[in-house]
Amino acid sequence: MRAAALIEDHPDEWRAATRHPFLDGVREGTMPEGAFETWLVQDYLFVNDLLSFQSRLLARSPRVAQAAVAGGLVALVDELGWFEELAQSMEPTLDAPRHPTTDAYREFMSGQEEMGYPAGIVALWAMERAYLEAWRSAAPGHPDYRPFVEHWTVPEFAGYVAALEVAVDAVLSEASGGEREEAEDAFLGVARLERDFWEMAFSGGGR
Ligand code: MP5
Repeated sequence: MRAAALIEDHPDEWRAATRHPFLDGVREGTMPEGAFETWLVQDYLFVNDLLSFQSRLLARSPRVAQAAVAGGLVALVDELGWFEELAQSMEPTLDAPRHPTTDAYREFMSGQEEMGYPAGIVALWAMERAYLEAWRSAAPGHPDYRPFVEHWTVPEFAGYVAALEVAVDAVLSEASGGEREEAEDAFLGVARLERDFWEMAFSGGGR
C-alpha cells in the first residue's frame, strides 16, 4: 500500500474532504456571514493542536521521516505567527471558544499516540495533502482571501507534502498488516474530520 492508493481507494471520502461550498466561497467571494472568521479562529486552534501532535510524532520518527516531520514542525511555529498577524486585520480575536469539531480533531490526534507510527505519519500527510488540494480548488481566490489560498498552494508547501508522501511510502513498505489497517483508518479519520471542519465553518459561521 502506498499513500496514493489510499486516495484512489476512497475517492468519495477524499472528495468530501477537499471540495466544499466553503472553498467555492473562497474562490468566488461568496461566504455566509461569519464563516471565514469561524474557520480562521478554529484553524488557529487546530494548528496549535497539530504542533503538539507533530512534536510527539517527531519523537517517534524513524530516520527516513525525520527531515520532513521536523521541517514541518518549524514551519508550524511560523504559521502561528502568520495567523496572529492576519487576524489583527480582521474583527475576531483568536481567543474564541473551541468548537466541538476542533475538539474532535484534537481527540483524534491524541488517539494516534496509542497507534503504531505508520498511522501517525499517514494522518499527518493526509491533513497536509487535504489542505493542498482543498485550497487549490479555491485558487486563485477572491482578493479578500487570496493570502490564504497562496499560503497553501505555493510550491514550497507542495514540496513539503511530497516529502511527507515519500516518508509515508517508505514507512508503509515496511509496515505489518495490522499497522496498515490502522493507517487506513487514520486516513479515513482525517478525511472525515477535514470535511467536518469545512462544514463547521460554513454552517456554524456567526456562532
Ligand atoms: C491543515 C490545517 C493543514 N491548517 N487545518 C486543518 C483543519 N487541516 C489541515 O495544516 P498546516 O500545518 O496549516 O499546513
